[in-house]
Amino acid sequence: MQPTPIQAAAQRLAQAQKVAVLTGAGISAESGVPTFRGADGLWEQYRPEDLATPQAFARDPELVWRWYQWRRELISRCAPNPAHRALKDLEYRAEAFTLITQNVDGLHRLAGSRNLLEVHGNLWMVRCTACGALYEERSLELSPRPACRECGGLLRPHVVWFGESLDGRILDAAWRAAAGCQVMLVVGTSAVVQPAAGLASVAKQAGAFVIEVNLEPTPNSREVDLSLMGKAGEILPQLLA
Ligand code: BV8
Repeated sequence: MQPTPIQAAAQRLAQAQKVAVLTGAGISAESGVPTFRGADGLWEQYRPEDLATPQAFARDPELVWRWYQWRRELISRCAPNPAHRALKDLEYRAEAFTLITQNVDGLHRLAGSRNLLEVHGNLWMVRCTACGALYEERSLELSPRPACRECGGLLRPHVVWFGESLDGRILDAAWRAAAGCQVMLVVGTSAVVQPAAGLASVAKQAGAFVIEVNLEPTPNSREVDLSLMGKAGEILPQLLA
């Protein structure tokens, strides 16, 4: 009897010693965190150019900070879902496991994932634009121009905006994990944002078996070995069964 696609994917993961995972906003959708480009996507209400760029922040830091405070407040009420928890469990099964996330919501860390690369940063971390101080700041009562606790300079969210380069060390670690894995799982990303989306091709070209989990096809779909259509919160637990 032919294994179903989900059974085939589960077998591949069970046999793999080296696993890399790339996640996007879709893995947090079932936790109640709006995605970026879906029907109720975050961006639908705003233009990315208006908010997630250094130019926007320079032009109107209060507008950008109000948007981030709205997201922080929303995300503070969201919990990891079965997809986040399945990846935490998968980490303990694989010999070498790296979770690469584009998400800035912190839900993978909350779910207990350890070997985690947050390639676009984390919105619970703030960075001083004057002295560079970097620290966790979970207050939901920040002023629209929050001041650095060290020097009083203007803080910004410690996230990577469009037109900003990713942290070279983090990107290098992500690239090495993708190039060195036997199986890559790509979950809940529209695969339009580079360089993160390109990590699936890095894995494929290095010989990995690539499995995609999404509600719909993406630019990665024609290149992956298995495309599992459905909700991450329903599919991922089945991949560990
Ligand atoms: C860079 C942090 C070098 C902030 C984010 C012109 C000028 C400048 C740059 C560019 C340019 N043209 C292209 C670029 C490169 C640009 C880019 O890729 N642009 C795209 C839009 C074309 N990239 C950059 O700028 C990057 N830096 O290249 O540096 C450089 C330097 C100078 C000049 C040029 C280049 C930096 C990119 C990082 C941007 N920061 N976030 C914040 O979040 O506040 S990106 C943002 O999009 C999030 O991080 C998000 O994760 C990411 C990707 O989106 P997805 O995660 O995929 O989410 P999305 O909503 O799109 O999709 C959700 C998916 O889930 C869907 O497929 C849906 O079907 C699925 N889904 C939904 N529900 C479920 C589900 N799947 C399963 N189960 C479900 N339940």
